[in-house]
Amino acid sequence: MTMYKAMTIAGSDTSGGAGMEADMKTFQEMGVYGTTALTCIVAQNPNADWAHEIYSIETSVIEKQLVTILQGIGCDAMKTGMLGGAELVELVAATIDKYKLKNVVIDPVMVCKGIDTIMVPEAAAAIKELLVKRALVMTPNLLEAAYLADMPAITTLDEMKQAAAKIHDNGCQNVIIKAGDRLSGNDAVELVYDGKSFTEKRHPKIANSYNHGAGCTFSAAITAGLAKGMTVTDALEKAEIFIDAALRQSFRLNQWSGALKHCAWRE
Ligand code: PXL
Repeated sequence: MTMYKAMTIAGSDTSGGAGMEADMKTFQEMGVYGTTALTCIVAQNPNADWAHEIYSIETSVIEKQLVTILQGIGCDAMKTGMLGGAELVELVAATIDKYKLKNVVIDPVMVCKGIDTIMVPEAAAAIKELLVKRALVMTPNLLEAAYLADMPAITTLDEMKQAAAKIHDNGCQNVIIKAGDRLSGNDAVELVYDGKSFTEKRHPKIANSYNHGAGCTFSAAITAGLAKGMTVTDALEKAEIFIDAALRQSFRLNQWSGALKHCAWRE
C-alpha cells in the first residue's frame, strides 16, 4: 500500500496548537505520513503572560534530521515553518536543491500573533532571497507579504494583488496571501496568484474562533494535498474546507490562547 509522505521543517509549539504539532496533526488527519526536522522549541510562560520563549536547535542537529528524512525515507511534499536564523534558511535552500524537492510549500513565518514586527530580520531577509524562488507555494499573511514585496504595508485588495505579483516575479510559482481578520469587512480573504490570474477566495469571518496555529495548519493542509498528488488548486480547496471546520470548532486553552480542532472535519 502506498503511503504518501510529507516533511515539515518547523519549530515545536509546546502549547500544541501551532508549529510542527499543528503540521503533524494536519498530516495525520489528511491521511499522510508526517516527518519533522525540528528547528526550535517554543515554550510559553504562564507566569509571564504567556510570553513565547524560543530555544533554538543547533543547525548541525537539524542537518542530521534532514538526512534521516531525505536520505532515509523520502518525502512527496515539504513545508517550512519557523526557521529562526539565516544559516538555517541557507541549509533549507541547499537541501531543496540537493534532493531536487519539487512540492515545496514555504510558510514564511516571520511574526507571531500579537507581534507586528519581524521577529528575526536576518532570517526574513534570507527567506526573501533564497526561498521565494524555490517555492511552489508560499502562504504569507499581510505583514509577511508586505515584507517580501518591499511594501510598507498592505491594507487593500489592490495592494494584495500588487504584492502577490511582486512575490511571483521573484520566483514563487503560486502566491497565496492570507488577509485573515486583518482586512476590514465581513469576509476573510485569500488572494491567489499563479502568474496568470488572480483568484479571490472569500469566507465569512468566523466569530469567536481561536486562530492560534491557523497559518501553520493551512499550509500543512496544502502540503498534505500536494503529497497525495493533487494540483495546487485542488490542494488549496481541500485545505480551505479543513481549516474552516477546524476554526468553527476551535476551543479555549486558557486566558491567553485557544486552539483549532484538527479533527473537526470528520464530524
Ligand atoms: O503561528 C506561528 C508559529 C509557528 N511555529 C511555532 C510557533 C508559532 C506561534 O506560536 O510557536 C513553533
